[in-house]
Amino acid sequence: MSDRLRLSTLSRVPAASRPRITPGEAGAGIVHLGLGAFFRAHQAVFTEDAMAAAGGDWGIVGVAPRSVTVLEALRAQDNLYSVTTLAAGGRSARVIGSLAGLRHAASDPGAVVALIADPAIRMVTLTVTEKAYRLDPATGRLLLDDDLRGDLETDRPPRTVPGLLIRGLAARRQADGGPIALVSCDNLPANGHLLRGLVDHLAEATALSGWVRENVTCPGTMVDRIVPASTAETLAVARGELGVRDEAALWGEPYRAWIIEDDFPAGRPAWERAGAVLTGDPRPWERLKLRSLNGVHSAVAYLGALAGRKTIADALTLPGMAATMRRFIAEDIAPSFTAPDGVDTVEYGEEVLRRFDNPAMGHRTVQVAMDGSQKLPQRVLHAVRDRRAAGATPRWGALVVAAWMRFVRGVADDGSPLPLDDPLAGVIRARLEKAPDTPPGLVDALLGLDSVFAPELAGDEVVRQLLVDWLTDFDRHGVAATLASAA
Ligand code: CS2
Repeated sequence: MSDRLRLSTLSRVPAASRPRITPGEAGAGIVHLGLGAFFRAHQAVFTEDAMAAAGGDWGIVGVAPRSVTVLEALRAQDNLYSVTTLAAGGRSARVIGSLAGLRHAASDPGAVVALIADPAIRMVTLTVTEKAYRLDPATGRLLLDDDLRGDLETDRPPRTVPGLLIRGLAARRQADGGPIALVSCDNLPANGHLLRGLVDHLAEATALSGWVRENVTCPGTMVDRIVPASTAETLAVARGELGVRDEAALWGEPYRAWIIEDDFPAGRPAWERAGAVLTGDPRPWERLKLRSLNGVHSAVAYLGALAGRKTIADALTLPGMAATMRRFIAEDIAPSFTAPDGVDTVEYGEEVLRRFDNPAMGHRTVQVAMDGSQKLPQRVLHAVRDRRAAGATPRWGALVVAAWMRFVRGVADDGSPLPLDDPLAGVIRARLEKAPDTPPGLVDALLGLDSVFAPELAGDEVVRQLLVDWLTDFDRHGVAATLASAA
C-alpha cells in the first residue's frame, strides 16, 4: 500500500487534517499563475475555506510557469498537499483540496491560453514575483525585451506572463468568454493599478483595448503570510503530522491576512467567510505592509546575512538588531505615509517583529535577500524618498540600503560567500568590477542603477553621504558591531 498522500490514502490522515471540502467536487473557476509556496499556503487556503463556508465552483487550476518539480509532486498526489502551521504553542497540519487542476506554461502555453478563454474561469490570480511583470522597478516603464515583443508581435507560443495574459484575453474575446478579473497577489505597490497599466498597455499593442476596458478588472490586494521555502525537515514534519508522505508539503506561520479590492465582474468566492477583508481601496494596507513588514524583513535579511546569521529569527537576536528595527519603523517608516484608519504603524511593527521571531520556521536570510533590485524600491526606497521630500534625514532607511549594497558584493563579514540571486546580478557585478572597492566607489556605482534608484534619490547628496557613512562603519567595525552601537 502506498504511503504517499493522495485521494486513496486520505482516510489515513487524521480527520482534523483532511481538506474542508471534497477534493475535485467543485468545478474550476480560477486560474492561478505561479505555483509557489506562498500561493499554496495563502490564497489556496482562503479559497478552500470560502468554498467550505459558502460553496461555489471556485476550484483553482494552478499553472507552473517554468519549474516542473512542484507540479510533478502534486500530480502524483491527486493535486493534494499539506500546510503545517508552526505556532509557538505547537503545530498543526491540514491538507488542502482546492486545486482543481495543473498546467505547465513553458511546455504547454496553449493550454493556459485556452483556460483563460474558458467562460467557466472567472478570474486569473497571480503570484509570479516582482520581476515577471517586466516593469522597471524605479520608473514603472514596461521592459520590452525580445521575449515579450515576440509574445505581442508574432503568433509563436507566449513565453512571458504578460504574454500569456494578453493571448488568453484575446482568446477569451474570440470565444465570447465574458468578463474576468485579473488579480495580482504579488508584493508590489498598488498591485492592481500596476497590473491594470500593464494590461492596458498590452491591449493597446494588440488592438484589444475596447474589449479589455469593458470586460477586465484588476482588483488590488494586500497579501500576507510568512511561508519559508520547504526543506527536508518540512517534509519530515508533515509526514509525522499526516501519517503519509507529502512531497509538496509546506509550512508557514499562523498569521494570515488578505485585503482585496471588491471588483469582480464575474463573481468571486466568499472569501470574507474565510477571514479576508473585501474593501474599496486596499492601497493603504499594501503600503503599510510593504514598508513595515517587507521593508523590515529585507533589512533583517541583509544585515543578518552579512553578520553571518542564517535565519531571520536568529538575525533578530543580534545585539542591537531589534532596537535598530524599532527606530527604523518609528523614525523612518511610520512618518513616511498615512496608515489605514485605526492602525498604528509602530504597534503593527511590534507585531511584525514578533512574527519574525519564530525560530521553528528556519526562514533563511538569503531567501528574503534575493531579488533585492526588484524589492528595494517599494520596500525601502519609497519611504526614504518620502522622508527626504519632507526634509527629514532617513538614517535607518539608509542603513538598510547600505546593507544591500554591501550584500551584493557577495561576501559576508566572516569572508564566506553570499549568493547574488537577482535579475540584475550581471549588471550589478559589471558595475562593481569597474568601481573602486571603497564606500564612495560602491555607493556611486550602485546609485547609478537607474532601474532601482530614481533620479531624485540618486542625486541626493544627503542620502549619498548617509550611505557612505554606514558603509565606512561596516568596513571599520563589521555589521554586527555597527548594529550593536547603532540605536
Ligand atoms: C519576504 C516575503 O521573501 C520575502 O521577500 O519578505 O515573502 C514575506 O514573507 C511575505 O510577503 C509575508 O507576507
